[in-house]
Amino acid sequence: MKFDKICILGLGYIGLPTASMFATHGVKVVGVDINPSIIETLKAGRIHIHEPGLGEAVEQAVKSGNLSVATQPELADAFIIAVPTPFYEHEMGQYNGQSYKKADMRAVTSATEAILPYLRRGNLVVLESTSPPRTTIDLIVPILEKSGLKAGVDFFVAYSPERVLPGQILRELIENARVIGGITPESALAGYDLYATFVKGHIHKTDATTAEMVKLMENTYRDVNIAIANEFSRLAERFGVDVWEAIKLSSLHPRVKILSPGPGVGGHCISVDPWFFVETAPDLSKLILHARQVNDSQPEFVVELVKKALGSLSGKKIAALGLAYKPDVDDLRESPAVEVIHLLQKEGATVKAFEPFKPEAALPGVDAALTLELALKDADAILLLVNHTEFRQLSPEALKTLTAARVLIDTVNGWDGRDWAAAGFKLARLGVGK
Ligand code: SAJ
Repeated sequence: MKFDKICILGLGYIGLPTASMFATHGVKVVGVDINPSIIETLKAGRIHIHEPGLGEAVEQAVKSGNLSVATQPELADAFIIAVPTPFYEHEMGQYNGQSYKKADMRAVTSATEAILPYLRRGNLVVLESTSPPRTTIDLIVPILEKSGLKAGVDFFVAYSPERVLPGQILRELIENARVIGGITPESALAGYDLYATFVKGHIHKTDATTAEMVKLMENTYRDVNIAIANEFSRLAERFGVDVWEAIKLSSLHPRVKILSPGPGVGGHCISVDPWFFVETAPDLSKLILHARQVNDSQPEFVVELVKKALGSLSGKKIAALGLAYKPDVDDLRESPAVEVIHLLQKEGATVKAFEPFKPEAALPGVDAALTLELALKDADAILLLVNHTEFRQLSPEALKTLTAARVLIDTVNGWDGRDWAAAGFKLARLGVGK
């Protein structure tokens, strides 16, 4: 199948890079977002997210004359839905006395409804948003069939998960293997033809529900493995062991690769996707639920570590380094660093945070400083929450000139291996027992 023009609904971390890829590979793309300020920003030649190389990619796409942006879809050969699927903040599900989070599919539903007036015979509709199993068949198809056309007969429908790592999106979009799940083999084939426009990795065809499950399995696998690393950090503290050393040595085993403990699991993917299994099959997802609970409670473990280093937190001034959900990105969604700060404040501490990738970040209940110097001024202790390169590279001598604080708490193993004691600092590390 040939695609001359496509519409991409949702111009976020996935939709915008994907739109630029298609546009720079000769396809006319209409990027659609319901947020007028995103459209205005893009029209002015700027971008609203930080991702290495994305600014240049969008610029090239616009220059090619193939990328335009709008708040409404248009007639096209294919439609890609790449809108967020968060969970409901205040509405929990219950199963056997345990609470679980529920997917908020409203953005997917309204994006699909927005396509409806433009859907024509022969079109392809692809859902990319991470979704609970069976969403393509049970939610997308019934909406699209309100057009009077029959899915799989008059038009094609597929699910294709994005698997790119924030920070490396542009390279991974091209190079990663891709899975296309069709509601019929013809739909999978149409999806194959669409993504073959720019994907160099292998494109695997399967059915829609398998593709949905593949995506959830990947991120759930990672979440469960991070949970065990976090549990190891707690055990190591109990047994007087350095978890980082123990992980390094365990990972010498040819079949063992332990991930890193930290302040918790954030971002819009790994901390969210496992819930889609728990929500749809709570009776069968007990390990997955437990891993989520371990990772979600890791910020409390960090607060205990801070208390061990500082005693009572009442009236203590803490400089928190990093608000992003992981190193070297500006994304603050579901960030465990933010959760740690809220918990410290509940214990009576005054926290000044600094996020180098978004110094002007305005988050409810977070006092963010515009510079590192301002965050460190007057601090009693410094808490490293995100292993940004810029923080990792701080030397004891440099830090000494910026602050009178001499207590450091490292939750991400960023400051190991330097002689902090010689410079007069006391360093406490997550997962390191005395
Ligand atoms: N984290 C740890 N320890 C680790 C690794 C990560 O605590 O050893 C934490 C990070 O600090 C962060 C969270 O986990 O808070 C998630 O970070 P991540 O780098 O593991 O993953 P994401 O959310 O940035 O991207 C993931 C990727 N999925 C997998 O690696 C299986 C990516 O390929 C997906 O495309 C993306 O989710 C997504 O969009 O689903």
